[in-house]
Amino acid sequence: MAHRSGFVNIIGNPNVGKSTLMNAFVGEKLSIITSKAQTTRHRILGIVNGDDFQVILSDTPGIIKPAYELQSSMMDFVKSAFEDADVLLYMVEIGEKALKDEAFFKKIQNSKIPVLLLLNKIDTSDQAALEEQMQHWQTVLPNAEIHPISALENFNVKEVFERILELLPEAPPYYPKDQLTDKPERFFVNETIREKILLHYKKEIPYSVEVETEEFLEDEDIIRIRSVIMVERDTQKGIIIGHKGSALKRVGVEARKDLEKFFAKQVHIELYVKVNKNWRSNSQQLKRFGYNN
Ligand SMILES: Nc1nc2c(ncn2[C@@H]2O[C@H](COP(=O)(O)OP(=O)(O)OP(=O)(O)O)[C@@H](O)[C@H]2O)c(=O)[nH]1
Ligand SMILES: [Mg+2]
Repeated sequence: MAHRSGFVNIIGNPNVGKSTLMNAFVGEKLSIITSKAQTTRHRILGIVNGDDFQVILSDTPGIIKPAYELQSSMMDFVKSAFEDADVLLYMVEIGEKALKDEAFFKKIQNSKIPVLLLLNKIDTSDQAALEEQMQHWQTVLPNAEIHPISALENFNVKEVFERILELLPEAPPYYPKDQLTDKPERFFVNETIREKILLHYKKEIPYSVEVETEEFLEDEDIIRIRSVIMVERDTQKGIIIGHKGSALKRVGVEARKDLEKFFAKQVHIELYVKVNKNWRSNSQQLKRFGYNN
């Protein structure tokens, strides 16, 4: 059989389940997942390899109208995902009616490449609502093929993957067959810490945080990590640390547990907090954190 390979890019509103689906396809927790919008800030590749295929998935940030420079960079990642896709996976969730950006929606309507509309979270729906939703999407997006799924419960995920394989062009692999992602180890450390911050802090705090891993030293039986949590303002620093350091400690303990699973090795993490004034609007800083395309 001929070898098939290509880019399969997942786009959609925030919080619809894009990262959950990518992880389900790859079978690894490459992308962090929380119930908060704007969890994903980067374009993250997840590569699924078989003897006669290589599917290069892209998880992307949820589509929003950008209010500051970090968010503009996030939308640049989404734009790039339109440019190189061989198949577009446009994910919506039950109950949703429109994309948060009209221009992106037009791009999907006018897409020359195959679009699979993935209607996610059907585990939360009944048959009548599901049918109504399918009708709606068939009307507004007649060029798309609709697949109801539950990324969380792995319902219909395998069938969608089989369909993707049929749609992929014949091509040699783009990446070595043992490669799982395009991101380095430190990226997953940063993201795991950021996930704990999204889970445990309220309001603006998670959106004002960036994590940078300064040290990643791997020995035979332990990985020693030192990471800095950057906030935008002095008051946020105290909140992150918490009473006698208890809040920061919890972040460290939970991140360590996840990373020990991810790297299958003992992990030691040292965390500290630093103020990096208005980093979200500073192109120099954004570049340093990998937000430029
Ligand atoms: N009930 C249900 N919840 C789901 C499903 N898929 C994802 N979720 C939940 O929806 C929330 C958002 O999931 P994510 O995968 O982080 O969503 P996302 O689209 O990547 O979000 P952003 O990165 O913020 O754009 C999490 O709480 C998930 O557990 C599903 O099929 N059913
Ligand atoms: Mg995500």
